[in-house]
Amino acid sequence: MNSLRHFASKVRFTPSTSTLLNRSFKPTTSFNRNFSSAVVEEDDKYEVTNQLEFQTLKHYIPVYTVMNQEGEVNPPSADPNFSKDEVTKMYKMMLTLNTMDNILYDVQRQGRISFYMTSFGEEAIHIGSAAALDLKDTVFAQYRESGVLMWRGFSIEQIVNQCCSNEFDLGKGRQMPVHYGSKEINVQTISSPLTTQLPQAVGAAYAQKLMGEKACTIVYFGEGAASEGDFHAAMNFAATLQSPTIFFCRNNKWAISTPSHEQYRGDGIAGRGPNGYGIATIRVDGNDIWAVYNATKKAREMAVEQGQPVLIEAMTYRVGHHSTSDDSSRYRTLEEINFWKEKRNPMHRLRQYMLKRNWWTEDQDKEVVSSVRSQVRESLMRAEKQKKPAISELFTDVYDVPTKNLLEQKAELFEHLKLYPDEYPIDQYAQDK
Ligand SMILES: Cc1ncc(C[n+]2csc(CCOP(=O)(O)OP(=O)(O)O)c2C)c(N)n1
Repeated sequence: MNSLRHFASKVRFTPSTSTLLNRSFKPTTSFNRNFSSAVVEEDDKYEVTNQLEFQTLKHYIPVYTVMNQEGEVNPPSADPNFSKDEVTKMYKMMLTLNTMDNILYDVQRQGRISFYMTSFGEEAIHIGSAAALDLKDTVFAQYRESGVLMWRGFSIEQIVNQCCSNEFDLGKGRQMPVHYGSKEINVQTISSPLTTQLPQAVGAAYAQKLMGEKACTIVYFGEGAASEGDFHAAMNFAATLQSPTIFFCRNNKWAISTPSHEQYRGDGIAGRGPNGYGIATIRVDGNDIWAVYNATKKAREMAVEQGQPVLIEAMTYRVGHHSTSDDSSRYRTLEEINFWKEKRNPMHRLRQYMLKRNWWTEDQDKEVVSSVRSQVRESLMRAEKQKKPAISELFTDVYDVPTKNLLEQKAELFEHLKLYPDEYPIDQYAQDK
């Protein structure tokens, strides 16, 4: 809540050190420069002082927000002014994600899929940021960003096939549910070990820059993931190489059962950007879709036009449990959850915006929910009837040309299956290629 106290309404990135260095700095103290050490004289970006003082945190980066819970935008110029159709598409996508999550969560509870993660409360982050990007921009996600994929065209059918690990799962059944990936929509496959996606994204963005592409790479991660060493390595590489990477942190206040105040002692994740790494940074209200959109759009422009990394910290709240393996009632109160669900709901905010313009009615909510429910249920019925990926797929995709020992293992496996056909449910797998 403290962090939401500071509001700003102009998209202003806290300048990176490199921007600051371009300005000439003059010492502000009256200290005689002749007394300064050789190290300081050579490095004239530093002021000198004769005050023995350890610096402490004095300034918190404000939260950029432009739309309140009633759907009012202030200042009006901060409204991106999308058409009725465009806003309707955004809102429907948020509602679709929310409805689908509700069903798939229950489906896991029924034992029909092995695992699931919901995005409740973070819908504005997904749609607001995804809408500001181009399909040419590469996405590296953590796992709680299904809406970003959906915005790019990943269908409910594809989501359900992945969760069921059937033969139509693009990941060929090799990953846990929600670890999506698709070449077609330029989203790299999600991997479970936290933060590995950050250095990878910096490399991908740098490659885009070297190849002269008018594109960037966005990488999503949680504030918990930002405690990994890979976060720091990635930020420093991006800064020193000037890799056009958008670091998008979803600070949803919880990393499973660890609250964010146990995760860091400084000014959150945003505080690390400008002084820590020389990366231009903004902190936004993650439950305000227009704030998220404006910030990401500006960040993209800075990354693509100026070829530099940018950091966005979106303040939000993880309304659901961490995953189906978690019970958050063990470590947080229902009151806290309900506050965010009811008083800070990102979908409610956009709905109010639409109701004010007579672009939406409460009845339409019911229609969307009912239609999405049928789509998910039908997709699930189809997906469950499909075969599992072909057994031979176990041996593909690591090497361009399979190695000798892999071919031997494959031959051995098929010989074994032939010898014991009744011991394995071979008919449940797709035909071998
Ligand atoms: C390297 C590594 N350590 C621990 C885990 C276990 N783990 C999975 S998710 C998670 C919490 C991550 O929290 P955060 O980054 O804040 O994202 P959120 O789940 O809140 O969206 C942890 C500790 C992991 N997957 N990888």
